[in-house]
Amino acid sequence: MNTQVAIIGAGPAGLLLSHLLHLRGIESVVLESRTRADIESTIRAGVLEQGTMDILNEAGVGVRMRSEGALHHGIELAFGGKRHRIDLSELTGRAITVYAQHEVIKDLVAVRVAADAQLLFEVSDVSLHAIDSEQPSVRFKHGGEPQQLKADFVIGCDGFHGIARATIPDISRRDYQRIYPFGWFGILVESAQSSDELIYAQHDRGFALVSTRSPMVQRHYFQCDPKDEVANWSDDRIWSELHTRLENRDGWKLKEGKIFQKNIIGMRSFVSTPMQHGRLFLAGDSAHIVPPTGAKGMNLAVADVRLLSIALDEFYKKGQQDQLDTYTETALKRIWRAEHFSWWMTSLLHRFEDASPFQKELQRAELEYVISSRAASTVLAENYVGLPFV
Ligand code: RFL
Ligand code: PHB
Repeated sequence: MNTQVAIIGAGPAGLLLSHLLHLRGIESVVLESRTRADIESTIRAGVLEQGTMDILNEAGVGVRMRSEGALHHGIELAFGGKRHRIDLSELTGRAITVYAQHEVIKDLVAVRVAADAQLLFEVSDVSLHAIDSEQPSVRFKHGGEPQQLKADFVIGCDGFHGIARATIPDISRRDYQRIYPFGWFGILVESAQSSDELIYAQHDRGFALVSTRSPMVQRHYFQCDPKDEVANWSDDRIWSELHTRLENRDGWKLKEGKIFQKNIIGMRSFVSTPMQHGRLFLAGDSAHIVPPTGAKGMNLAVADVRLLSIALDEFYKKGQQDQLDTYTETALKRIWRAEHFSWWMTSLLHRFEDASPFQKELQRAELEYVISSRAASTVLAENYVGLPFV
């Protein structure tokens, strides 16, 4: 099998890249280890930056997002017994949309399938070869049969646990990492919305977040021990923890409902550089991870593949590879900004077991500043809605 661009992974990065390349007349094959049903139902991100919405709209895959997603013009920060609104639109002229990642995945799979794309599910034993040469290849098994795919480029969109990053020799790679001493307990609930906007709460017992998926399905999180187990958390215990962390003196109440999914996720910041080795390029979680507090992970994946689609277009149309050569440098500017923002939001809102009384006062002073200074609110708002693309 031959193609122009071999893409490993059908997450938001891989699927969107394949679609953007198709719109520019560039052929690709996407190899995914899981089933279509699995990728279309895995619960992950919810917040799309304005720039992400623009890209999906321009690429013709924004129809359901526009009708079923919810446009949010603000978020709330809750601490010290009160809620404080950050007016994203007033401060930045931009907004965010809450639309589940697996719905974006469904929209992208549908548009690729409609274009008769080569999108192979349930592949196994994927390995990359000759990435230093002008004709790299990918070996894998599909339906039990060994296959080889030759391409001009291989793009690793295979997430944090994929194989692409590990193909770059250790000696050429530098990884930066911070693992946080807490995780998030996430639930999906059948209930009406408790709040029109997302609530990020800082509390002595730990962080909590009120988010949503649709008018009748809500998504909430609370900070927990990353080694804790879902089985330790009865529904009653979960609600009691969420009520304590979220409800304050203004009489607002979190609505309860049937909890139909529970999971615990770890939190890490991670960047691997460079994002290119020969004809292999990395995009999305395969190259970087942020803690979810800033809601940046999927948005960064989208920003990476936007750059790659432009650079590959320049290569095929003009025979120039300047933008491919500067991909790492250009992408990393946005990535490190988002890394900083995600780390800062995490530090601002979580309980750190080893925090001294001095550090706790600093955290409180920072929160007060963020809600009382227009300049500080704007810093949060412009990062949250997403900085413009360069
Ligand atoms: P993905 O989504 O992990 O997709 C990688 C795909 O590659 C496949 N794969 C392989 N395929 C073939 N061969 C192999 N050897 C393979 N190894 C792996 C996998 O099966 C998978 O289908 O990476 P991608 O495309 O880079 O997308 C990244 C995003 O998924 C991620 O950053 C976001 O989900 C992060 N995130 C959020 N991002 C936002 O922008 N806004 C949010 O509100 C937000 N909230 C979140 C989040 C992530 C969360 N979790 C669960 C970590 C909330 C949570 C709870
Ligand atoms: C979500 O709805 O899953 C969500 C929202 C905001 C975040 C992280 C996750 O910061």
